[in-house]
Amino acid sequence: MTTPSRTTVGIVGGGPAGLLLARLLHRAGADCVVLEARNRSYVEERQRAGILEQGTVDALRACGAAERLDREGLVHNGIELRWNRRSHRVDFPSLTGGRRVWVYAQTEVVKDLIALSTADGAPLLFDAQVTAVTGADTDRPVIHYTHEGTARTLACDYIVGCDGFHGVARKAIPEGQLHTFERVYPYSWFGILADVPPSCDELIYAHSPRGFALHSMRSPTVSRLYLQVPNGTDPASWSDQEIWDELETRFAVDGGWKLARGPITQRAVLPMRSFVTEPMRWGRVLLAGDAAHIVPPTGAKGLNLAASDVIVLARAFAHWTATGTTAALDAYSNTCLQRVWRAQHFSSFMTTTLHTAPDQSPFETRLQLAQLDRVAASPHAAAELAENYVGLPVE
Ligand code: RFL
Ligand code: PHB
Repeated sequence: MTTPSRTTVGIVGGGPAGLLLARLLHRAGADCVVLEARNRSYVEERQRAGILEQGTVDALRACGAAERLDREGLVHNGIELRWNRRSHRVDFPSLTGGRRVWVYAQTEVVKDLIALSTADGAPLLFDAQVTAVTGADTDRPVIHYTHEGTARTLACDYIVGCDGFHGVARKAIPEGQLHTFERVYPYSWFGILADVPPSCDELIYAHSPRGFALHSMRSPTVSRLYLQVPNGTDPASWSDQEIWDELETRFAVDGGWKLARGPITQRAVLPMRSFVTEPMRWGRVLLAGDAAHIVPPTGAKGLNLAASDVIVLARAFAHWTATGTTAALDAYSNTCLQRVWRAQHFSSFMTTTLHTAPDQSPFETRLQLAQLDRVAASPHAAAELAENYVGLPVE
């Protein structure tokens, strides 16, 4: 592929945020280029999120990227909560006016968007490591990057940083103007993929005296499970048998329920943090997705927040193209931050209600159990959880 030196919207990062933004802009006739540091197979295989909100699915459908999702995605109408050896199902459609979620892995969303981009989409360069973004406060900001060993530049009207938490685009915002908010959690998730049919039809979020556990899935034959573990845990230090035994103990309920075991094909330990950057725009540089905010995965919000950012952004660019005014681009940061803080609150609520902190007192444990009892007893409390889980409509 020839390397362009000029574009309207330069996109740093080809994860879900960058790829979906490029697809939305390309469909609207806007000129854009995506620069991705890694190679294609690395980006396509990176194990991450599994849950898509209705708004994310609607956006993928609207830009022609949901053909396989509609065939292979699993529609989920609820989740199960477990605590004190009992369980309670939260039914989404009846509590949210018909909304639901889809189980369809982030890896598959990324593969679908890359395939579309390669077939007829905006230019997407792999192995293109962005080293700096300059000129945010000028009319012609520039992306500096290295591609196949050669240093290059891409001059843009606007630059969107979709380069994740460790990216470089955020550095384009002057230090004195950037405000960050952060919480690091005193536990991590030990995630496994296993070649075994899921032992449940819907996801199970379990509070237990030994810590949190989550049963998710990738397909009718592949299970995805997580265990709360201490920070710094070495994933190689657990045998397969220890992992399955611990999962079984944490999911245990009265009345009997069997966890099916199978070969573990992948394992990784993931630290958890909440993080927000304000503002999400400085001059002609805008941030989207994990570049601007991180949530702990307990609420399944990260990928969906990345999607809602770029949906808002694509509309703002369309408004700019149609009218020549920057009002919607100017409002981008405030519009997104409202949703971001709502999702931060929910993700933090789910995390702190379901996990057991290393120094947690019996009093705090009783508060967690009282909260879970409340969700089971009150349709209002259950609706609050369900509305947040399925995602609020994108403005
Ligand atoms: P990404 O996916 O990190 O993509 C950023 C891309 O930018 C590239 N990059 C650069 N490219 C060029 N030059 C540079 N200097 C660059 N620096 C970085 C990177 O290579 C990469 O390709 O961010 P994006 O697009 O904002 O997407 C965010 C999501 O990936 C993330 O929020 C979710 O995975 C979070 N998450 C979940 N979200 C959900 O909505 N539902 C879930 O069920 C869910 N489960 C999860 C999760 C995240 C997890 N982990 C691993 C933290 C489960 C887990 C275990
Ligand atoms: C996943 O399937 O990876 C998953 C599902 C729900 C979450 C987090 C991760 O809350």
